[in-house]
Amino acid sequence: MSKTALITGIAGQDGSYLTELLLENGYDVHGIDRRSSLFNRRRIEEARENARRRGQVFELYYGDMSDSSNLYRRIISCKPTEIYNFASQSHVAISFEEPEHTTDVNANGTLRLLEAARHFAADGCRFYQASTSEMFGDAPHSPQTENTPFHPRSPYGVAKLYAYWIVRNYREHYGLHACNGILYNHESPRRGENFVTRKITYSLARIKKGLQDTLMLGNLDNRRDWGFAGDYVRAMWLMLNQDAADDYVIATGQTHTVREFVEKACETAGIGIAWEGEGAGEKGRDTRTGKTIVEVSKKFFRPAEKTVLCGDAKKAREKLGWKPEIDFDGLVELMMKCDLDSV
Ligand code: NAP
Ligand code: F7E
Repeated sequence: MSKTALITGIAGQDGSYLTELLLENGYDVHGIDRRSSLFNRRRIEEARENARRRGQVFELYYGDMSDSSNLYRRIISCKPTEIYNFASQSHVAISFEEPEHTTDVNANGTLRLLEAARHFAADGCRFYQASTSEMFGDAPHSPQTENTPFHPRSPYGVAKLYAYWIVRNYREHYGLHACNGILYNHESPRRGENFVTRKITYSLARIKKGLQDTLMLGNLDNRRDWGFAGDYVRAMWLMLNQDAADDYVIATGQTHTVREFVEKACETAGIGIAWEGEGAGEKGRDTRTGKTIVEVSKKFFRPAEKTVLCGDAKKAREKLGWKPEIDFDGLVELMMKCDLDSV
């Protein structure tokens, strides 16, 4: 039987990598993308062109997670065998500015999609939910596993926790093959420019080319478990290809600070950086020109994080045979080089 995937949030970072993986594996791909005043499908343009040349099915539709009838129509028309739910207001800091919107899209949107899938998807349709390490928040220990208690600390994390539980309920109550991938931060040259990794590589490329003076950042000593998005979409696909649905932590198990990310990106770009001062007064100077290229701004500070979010992906390694291929240094180099080439 031919496999048909429906991806919400297809034009985002993960949507674009998963689209490529599924097309390479012979899937028909259908994607939901919300309307914006400017065209924003650049991450999937190449995949679309390749699919067209190979004569593969790759269809895009406008739709929004707040619009149930749209989700129903899409599922009725394309009868997916796999659904990947990526659409989300995905910025943690912005979720404090837009808590109600974030909840409607990330929590209620997931419920709307599950209901549409339950009634109208192909028999045996499988469902992937983009869950997140942000559900752990103030976790009681580190690293976290699938059994670590949740304690989200943002409207984003709380909304995603509702989605996690409603997905589990549809699995346990209706027998839907539905999985939660509890993913830690994953990045790539396609990452949005207001997440810290891409903000750093994009700004340093612009600074290097004389197009920008300084990069403003928040807490330099915050740590994240950063992996490569291309590796992480492979884990999602593996989850939906298991006989039994389950939930999995996907992570590298290693953390680095924002400061280390800046230092590695500078090294790749051939910029020498020296730190001076501390807290909000800290600055990074270009050792060659003496100019300040990094400044700390209260605007980007977040409340101190008590527990380091670091994932233990033992279950995914053992049950899915998954492991990341690109490490921290490889990831920073990839992102920095792409931005140097494209800026
Ligand atoms: P992303 O680049 O922000 O992509 C999210 C996509 O959802 C975008 O295409 C966005 O469209 C779309 N979207 C937003 N609101 C929508 C709405 N109301 N209706 C329909 N589409 C909407 O995020 P990502 O990095 O690919 O992440 C994919 C998923 O994994 C998200 O659910 C995210 O929360 C989750 N996640 C990500 C990470 C990570 O580190 N990347 C970790 C754990 C979980 P616009 O471009 O128009 O905003
Ligand atoms: O922040 C610190 C900030 O916004 C990472 C999303 O994909 O991963 C992502 O959420 C860290 C935080 O990602 C700046 O305080 C310092 O400690 O890149 P971020 P995030 O909040 O971890 C999770 C797993 C998701 O699920 C989300 O969808 O970097 N930081 N200075 C900064 N962060 C930003 N954005 N900007 C700064 O200037």
